[in-house]
Amino acid sequence: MSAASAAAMVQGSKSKITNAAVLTFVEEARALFKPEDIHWCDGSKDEYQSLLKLMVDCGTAMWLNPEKRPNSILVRSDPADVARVEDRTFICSKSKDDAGPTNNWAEPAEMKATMAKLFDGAMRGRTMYVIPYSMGPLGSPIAGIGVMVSDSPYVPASMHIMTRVGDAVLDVLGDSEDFVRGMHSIGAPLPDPTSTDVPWPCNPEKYIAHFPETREIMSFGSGYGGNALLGKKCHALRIASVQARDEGWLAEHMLILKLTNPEGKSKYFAAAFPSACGKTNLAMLIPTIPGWKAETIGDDICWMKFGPDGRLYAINPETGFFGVAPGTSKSSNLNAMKSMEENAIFTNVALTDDGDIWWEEMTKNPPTHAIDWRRRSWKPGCGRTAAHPNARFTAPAGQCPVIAPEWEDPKGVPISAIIFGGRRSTVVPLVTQAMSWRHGTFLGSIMASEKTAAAAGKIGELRRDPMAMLPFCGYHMGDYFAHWLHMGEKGGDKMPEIFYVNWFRKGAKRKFLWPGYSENSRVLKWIFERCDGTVEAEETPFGLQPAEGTLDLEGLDIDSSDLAEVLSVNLEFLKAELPMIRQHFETFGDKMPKELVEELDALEKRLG
Ligand code: OXD
Ligand code: MN
Repeated sequence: MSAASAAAMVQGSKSKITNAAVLTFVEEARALFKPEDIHWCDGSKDEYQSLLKLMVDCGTAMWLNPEKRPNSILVRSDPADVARVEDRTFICSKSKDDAGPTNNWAEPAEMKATMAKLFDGAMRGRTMYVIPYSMGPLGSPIAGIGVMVSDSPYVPASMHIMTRVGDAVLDVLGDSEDFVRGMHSIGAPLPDPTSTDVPWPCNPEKYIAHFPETREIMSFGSGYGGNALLGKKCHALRIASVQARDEGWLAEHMLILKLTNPEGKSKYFAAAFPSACGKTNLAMLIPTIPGWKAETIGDDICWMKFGPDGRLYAINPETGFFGVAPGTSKSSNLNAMKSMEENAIFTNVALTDDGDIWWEEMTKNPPTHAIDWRRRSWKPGCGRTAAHPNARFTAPAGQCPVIAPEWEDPKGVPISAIIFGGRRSTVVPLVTQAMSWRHGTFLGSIMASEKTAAAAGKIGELRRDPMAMLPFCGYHMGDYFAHWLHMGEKGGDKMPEIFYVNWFRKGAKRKFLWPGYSENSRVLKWIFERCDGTVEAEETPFGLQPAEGTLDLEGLDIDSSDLAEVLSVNLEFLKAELPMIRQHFETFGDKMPKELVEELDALEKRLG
């Protein structure tokens, strides 16, 4: 179809849209999905409000008590649609080898044929929302644009919080064809628009398919989080990681934090942790050391490109937080709690009798009664959790009290340090500095995390999650490691320093050795000062560690033997882990860069 006739089919009131590629894409989607009508998202506040109202009118959402939680809604999903579905997530590169051993692969033409069948008529009786969005500040040289369609109002409403949406994005796109195309359907057509609907329509069959070569995403069956808000994990990590490889930059699963010392000097750090290791908490931490200030740039995703001075500059491609609610409280993350005081969307949390929200550990004492996320009456001690463990808050980043003023600077912020971490009850010390970019890449490549329930010291229960990208790297991880090494060669001595941290080390009594949370600012201070070269480090077989007296412990009540233990590498356990690391590397076959195998050999040698 010509662009002119595509325009006639899909434009409706949007007669000013002239981008032929966008119009052709939307017409293709219309012809396939056969929606009742089309809504082009303009990104306005009025639009956001009408989406919330629509969800309330349809029974998908309810207003929370406006005196407790102004302009906020509670959404309860289908119990079968509560999280990202990694086993239904596919990387459909032309060659299976490009997807690598850590991704599900499907041949692109076959997957497109499967999706075409599922998509055919999937939006009957529903509205198709067209959502132009920008990952990153509008017009930033680091940002990227996407256009997605969806038949769930929860998607454009959430995208309003999580990304920049609407007309302004199309203005920046102009006539360019350079945008990621996303098609999303919950897969629950209605006989006609007036048919009765369920509160959270979805489909038991789910597919989250990525086509990295053609920069396309097709998602079917789920309306939840990363399965449906295609800008987040699908675009900003899986597709963007491939773009980043092709174009020489980095798209990473990292928070971005600004740290300022008492003299007013600031540095920016990016940090990668697997899911459920407290990334959002670290991104918003309140330092305990006098005079030091931490501010947030982002809590989940970081895109970094070389700036004119040869340094890596980072943006947060998002504009909101989609955080795990359970465990978040005024004591674990006061700034997150403040970010969601109004204008927030809550999903699968509990409803209190006074019309507010609650989840496990949100308050010291639970409410005496609530409605759980499955709409059942709930009382403490009833044997069920009130919120789903993956319940979420969606809140505008601009509402975070410690958002850095430059968080939307189109040129990004220069990164001084990259921090890797995981949940390790044994072996890994509190903080280690890599000896070089190559050694740091090695440390990132062997990153691992334990489930909280895992018995201390049971190394068999570790999940290797290199750079916290295991579920999010859109190509072969061996090639991804090689890309990291190339970036290091390109950036030379302007590259950030790399550190490896572990807040979760446990002692003999299975008790955490380090208090964590705000006290982690002590480690951040050491990292800051290492970047400046103002404190000494000691060489160990694992890397560089704080020399005696360089970690600021003033005012911290910590047992000296706990401190000694948390700061030390357990060499014997580390040695015992080497065969597992070698096995991990072997899974990447001949794509495993020899430089990282050499790093492993060198570590083995140092361990003697
Ligand atoms: C997330 C995740 O939702 O990493 O951010 O799982
Ligand atoms: Mn994440």
